[in-house]
Amino acid sequence: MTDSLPRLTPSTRVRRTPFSRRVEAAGVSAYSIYNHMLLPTEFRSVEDDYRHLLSAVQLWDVSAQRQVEITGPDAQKLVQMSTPRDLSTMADNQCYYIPAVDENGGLLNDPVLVRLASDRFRVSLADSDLLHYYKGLANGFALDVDVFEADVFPLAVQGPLSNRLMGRVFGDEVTALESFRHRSVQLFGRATTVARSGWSHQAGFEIYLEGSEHGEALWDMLSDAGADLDVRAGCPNSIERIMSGLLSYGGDVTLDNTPFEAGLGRYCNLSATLCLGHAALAEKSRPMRQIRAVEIPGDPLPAIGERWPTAGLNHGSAGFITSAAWSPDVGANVAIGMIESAHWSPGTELVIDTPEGPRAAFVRSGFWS
Ligand code: THG
Repeated sequence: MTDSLPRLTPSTRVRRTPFSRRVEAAGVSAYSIYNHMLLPTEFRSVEDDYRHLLSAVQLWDVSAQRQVEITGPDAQKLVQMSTPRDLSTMADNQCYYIPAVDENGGLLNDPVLVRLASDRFRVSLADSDLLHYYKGLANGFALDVDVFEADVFPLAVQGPLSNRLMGRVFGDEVTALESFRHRSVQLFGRATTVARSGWSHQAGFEIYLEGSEHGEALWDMLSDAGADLDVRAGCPNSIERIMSGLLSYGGDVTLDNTPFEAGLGRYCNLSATLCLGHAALAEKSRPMRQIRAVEIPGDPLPAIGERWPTAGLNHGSAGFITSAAWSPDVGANVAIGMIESAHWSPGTELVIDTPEGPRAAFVRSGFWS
């Protein structure tokens, strides 16, 4: 069914990355488009890639996590206008996962914020054009900042053997990093940020490559150093990220959702007026629908291409499924849904309207890992 899908037309609007040639040499079999750029989604098979990610180490071309740099005296003020997460105690070696919201408290993006200095931040974007929003705020409020897309491309090193590989290449200072901390290393003569982070719950790092011209050299350096560790090209894996409960902006959550509906209430500080969406968020802090882990027993379902309507046993709408994948470890389809409050308690039975007909499912108390 899906193997006869049309090709994607090449275009200069769809940007390649500094690693694309290596990714293609490694046999990438599917791409997604993310921030107008190629994002690999599959190499051997999603299931084969998943098993390897859980047992070895992979290089992920996540250049599509585009880097918006904000510098200048008002840099922190500008970022704070966009997020309810309190940035006042953020240190120069920290990364923060931040909900970015508009004046209605709607989610604009869910980036990773990297603080390089008190007047220098990078916003590592999920899939939406937040650069334009920051430029608009900077101009509209006459802020003293520069806002631009940096010539910086993240490469993630993920999997249980990532520590050994990164230790060989960058030394103990890097492997000693705690989660969501970063430090600077010298790479190709440039100060380069390396963080302990990444879009999986496996151990891992992200290298923020400075200068697209060094992409293949960095890729080769890591491939050579990890040859005996079975290092392979990989990519964000739908099975792993659903089981870990990592949200995909534009799919699981959109501008139509608040951070509370997204399950990101822990990142919303409502005790101070921090962002433009403050008043709206204060009114919307008790959502009527929210992201839930949903398990769909039975045979593997096809890849999800549009939301699957979801009902309660009384046939009333219970929301919709936004992501799903077959997990060989669970022996069922694992899924993420936006589920209405009447149906969201653990164990609640649901009926999902899948492309293969109705399927029984249930709400779990949490994600799998
Ligand atoms: N790394 C970087 N940039 C990114 C992503 C990334 N930009 C796009 C996308 N991923 C943003 N979305 C997420 C979603 C979840 C997490 C990170 C980025 C994440 N969440 C942890 C969790 O839910 O377990 C907790 C984060 C925390 O401790 O605050 O890691 O992956 N550079």
